[in-house]
Amino acid sequence: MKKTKLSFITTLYRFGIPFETDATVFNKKDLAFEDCEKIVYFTLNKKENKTILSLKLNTKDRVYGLGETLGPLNKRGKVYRLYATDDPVHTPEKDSLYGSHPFIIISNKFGFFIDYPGEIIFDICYTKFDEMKIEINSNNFDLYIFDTKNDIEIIQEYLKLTGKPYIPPKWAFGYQQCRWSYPDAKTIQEIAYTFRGKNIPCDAIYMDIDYMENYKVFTVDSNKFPNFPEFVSNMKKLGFNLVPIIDPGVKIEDGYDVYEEGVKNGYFCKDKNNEYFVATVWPGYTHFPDFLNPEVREWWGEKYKLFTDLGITGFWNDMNEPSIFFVPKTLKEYLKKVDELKEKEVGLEFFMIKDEAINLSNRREYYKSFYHNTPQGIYSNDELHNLYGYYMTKATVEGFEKIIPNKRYLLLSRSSYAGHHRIATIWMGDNMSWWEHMLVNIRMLQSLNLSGFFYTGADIGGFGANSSPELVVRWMQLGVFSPLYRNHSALGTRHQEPWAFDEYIEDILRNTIKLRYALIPYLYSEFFRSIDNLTPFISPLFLYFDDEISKDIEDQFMVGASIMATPIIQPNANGRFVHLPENKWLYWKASKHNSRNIKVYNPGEYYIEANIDEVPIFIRENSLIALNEEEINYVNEKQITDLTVIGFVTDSAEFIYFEDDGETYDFNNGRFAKIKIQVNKIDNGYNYEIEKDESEDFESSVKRIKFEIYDENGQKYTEIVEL
Ligand code: MIG
Repeated sequence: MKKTKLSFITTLYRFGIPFETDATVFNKKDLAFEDCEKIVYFTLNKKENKTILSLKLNTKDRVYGLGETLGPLNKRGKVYRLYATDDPVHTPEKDSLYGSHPFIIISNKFGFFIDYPGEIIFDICYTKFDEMKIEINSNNFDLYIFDTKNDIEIIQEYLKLTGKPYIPPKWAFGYQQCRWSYPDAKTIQEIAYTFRGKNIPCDAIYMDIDYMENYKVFTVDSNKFPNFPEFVSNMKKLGFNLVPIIDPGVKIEDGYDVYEEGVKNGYFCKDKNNEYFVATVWPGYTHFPDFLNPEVREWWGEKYKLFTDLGITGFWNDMNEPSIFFVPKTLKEYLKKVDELKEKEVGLEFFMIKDEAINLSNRREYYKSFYHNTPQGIYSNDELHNLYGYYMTKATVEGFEKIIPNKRYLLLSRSSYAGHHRIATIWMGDNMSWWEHMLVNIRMLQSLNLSGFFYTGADIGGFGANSSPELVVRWMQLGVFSPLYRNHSALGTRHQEPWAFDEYIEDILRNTIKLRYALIPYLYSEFFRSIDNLTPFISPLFLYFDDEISKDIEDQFMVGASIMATPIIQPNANGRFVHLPENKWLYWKASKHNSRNIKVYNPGEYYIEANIDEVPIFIRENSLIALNEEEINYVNEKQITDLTVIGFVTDSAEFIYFEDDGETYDFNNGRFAKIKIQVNKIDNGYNYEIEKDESEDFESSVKRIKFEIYDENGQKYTEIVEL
């Protein structure tokens, strides 16, 4: 074992000869290592092909991180197995989901990141109350220790190491409608017209697997889409972005170009006999592209041209754990067993064959049986298992750099590894329309943000199972604060578009979505500020407040620096208990984006009311939020000329409004505008200071700011300032 200091805070410990992942961005050449025997904080126990790190914790130590995992926000009390798995039933006892983000914060002590792409098992105070035990399935890996007691600094060091979070186009902050599936042009058009006809804003409609011809990736079924280019351009004219799904499994079929090119060039993963590995997914028998090979990525990345040439810039890469329904051999064995039971009276065997069918999917042995041909040598998928989704996404992004240079894209992947947040993002996979999963959504939003995924979200309304109208309303209200605001539901489940229930619910959902659109100036500005500062956009309270209660809270969170969300996640509730830390808060019970129902609260514990049609929003003392109150159908419909600034100011408050073209990276070259807005309390009212910071070739479109400032008594002061 050897170590080297990378910064004042960060030390890298290297075990053996690790596979070099893409997780970190610093220059790894010429590192000057020194040999070492011990690691700070940890006890080390090396076994054959396994390493165990353990660490004693105090009763009150809090443990955060691990990105996309189930369980509490404070990760104590559970086992987490980082081994990408397609499991659509996220019940509390499950230990694996789709991604691997082995980054941990021991609050007020230190942090660490284990850069190892195979299986890691974190037993966090589960087996023993005071011990964290980490089992790494290898003797070759990198361990980074961030030695600071400051939690924010730990996150910043992690992000300096792994890169700044990805920035989607501005339209991705709008509302997005998905379902498995809107299968054809006619259905999608109908959905689009319904949004516009019903005056419900929306920016994107997703295309799930049924748009393809027999689930063949990079095809569009011409029966379902007789004139795809015209259809796409009509959708664009209406202000809709289409977001097609892309699956990695390539159907084995003669004459199918993607298959033939892959076979001819040796682009697919092989088994130990040097034959192409066969897995069954949606299209039937498929091969998996070997994304760890740069040549394969180059080939794959350019395939997106089919869509980007038509102006499509949104995609979701699904099934890239990679998910395997079964392989031909295991299915045959299984069917043989079933066959043998044919003539028998079946009792107990029923349960065996039932479970066995489920266990045909995603077996570890499958992942051990195919290989990646990487520039660093040949590795089994099992050894690098958690990298497949990342490298599929890297293929996509490397393609985009060529085919849509300087264009921002919305790119969701289901599977991911540490560092993925730098090039794209993820959605949280197949949740259910369960009230319990709203809490899971909230916890994961925070955990993922701590791990660099600032822009992310769950399937709003829940994917599997049937939703109730109230559940969809409360989840859509929570979604107002979710960076990715996408309603999605599974095949065969109840529809959950805003109009899927009755008119009363439709009205509430219309108002809810409009509230989201009104908040976009605040959300977008704060998102950019979070990226500049490398601090989570969606943040647990403990990063902002020092009091003991805030540390225990997981169902309230900060959105940017000025809003605290306290979503209602209990059925039949007309309010909830909240903790209001440190300062006074302005409670805005928002039933509409342009109607205020305002009350001032002192710090403390309260039951606050919020009826089914009201979204609770808390504005922090001495802060401002900026809204666009003009109604729009989609983000880029009109330029924002009028801002409404709501403030709760007992002394002074500042907000920096950010504006750019919303679709390129030109902001990196100074093409953006910032408006610094400051409000100061004076003897009998307020004074307003506005400072514009524009570059020569980018001018802000804002012409007017309407202030609505509340003092400590909830007394309102208004003012209009022309720019
Ligand atoms: O095995 O494409 O997580 O969002 O709708 C299911 C169909 C495959 C899983 C994704 C889900 C998507 C679904 N996919």
